[in-house]
Amino acid sequence: MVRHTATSVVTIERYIIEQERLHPEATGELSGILYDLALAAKMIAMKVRSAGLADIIGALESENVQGEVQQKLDVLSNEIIVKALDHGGRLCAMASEEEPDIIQIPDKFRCGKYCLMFDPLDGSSNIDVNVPVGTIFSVVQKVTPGRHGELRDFLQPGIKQVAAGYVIYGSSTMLVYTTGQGAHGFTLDPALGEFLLSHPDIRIPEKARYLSVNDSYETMWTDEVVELMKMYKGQTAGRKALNGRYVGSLVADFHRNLLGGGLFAYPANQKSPKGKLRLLYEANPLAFIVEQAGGGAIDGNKRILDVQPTELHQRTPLYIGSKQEIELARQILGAKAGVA
Ligand code: FDP
Repeated sequence: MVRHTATSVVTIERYIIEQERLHPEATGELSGILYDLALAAKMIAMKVRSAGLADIIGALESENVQGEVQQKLDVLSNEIIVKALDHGGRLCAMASEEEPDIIQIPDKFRCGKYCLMFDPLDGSSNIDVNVPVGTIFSVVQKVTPGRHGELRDFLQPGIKQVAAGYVIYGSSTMLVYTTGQGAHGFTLDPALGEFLLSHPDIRIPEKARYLSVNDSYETMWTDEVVELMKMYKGQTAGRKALNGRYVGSLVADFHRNLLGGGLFAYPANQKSPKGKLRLLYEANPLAFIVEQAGGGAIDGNKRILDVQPTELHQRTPLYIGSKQEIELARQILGAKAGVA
């Protein structure tokens, strides 16, 4: 594995090239998508950093397809990603959490064999209060014939992902990605303007330290979910309490748990009977990463990566993180899937 030395650094570009060399059959198209995403991430990081100064925070009048108030930075981030990726000739279509339908590649550009799904700015209700937000992405190969991407190309189970990752815009900007050979993290060096390898081959601790869940929904959970949370909180005999940490920004909660060991849960509840988080834009990519790091992700009884999507904006309950805590969730929730 390439490493930094006193006189040379490992940029994300160099790392991706090194990884690509392990696959003589690779065409470089996937690497191109990752470079373009890294560029988009730098542009979004810049906007997020200057948000307070530039007075671009605030809700637009429009609401996004999930019925949430859309922040201006969501719109900007969405546009940045679309424009960074629509002309490279590597994608046949995109789908964004912010747009109701598939985004087609304009006719003036070539189409490629990959589909990109993304949540341009996750945790956007936190932007106004200076709490970390993130971008999440997932790449699958086109399965339909023809030039343009179709709905069926996007409705593939997470196990079919060829790449996935996220960017966290926090005290520093970090990009974590996987192409199925481990999960690797890069930190943006603002002076160089480059993502530098900082966390090669991330391994999530098998045992959790943290529990991230929004307890205010407790009265809307099923009995099984309530019982499971009591166990995590050490309220049943023989179990030590996990430490509670909930930012309410999925990428931030996930990232802390990935590095420090933890369990993030967003169970179904009476208000969100299918859960709140999106299978294609949030659960699948993070599940791919956590599994590559040695952890797990389930919807209550099923492995997230095995769920067959039926809709672009499908929601799912999510339990994701350290292996031991996921096993416990699987045992306690069993066949009931934690659905209220
Ligand atoms: P947000 O609504 O701010 O965009 O997916 C959306 C998300 O944030 C996640 O980032 C976060 O984990 C979750 O929703 C928070 O939801 P609750 O406020 O219901 O806890």
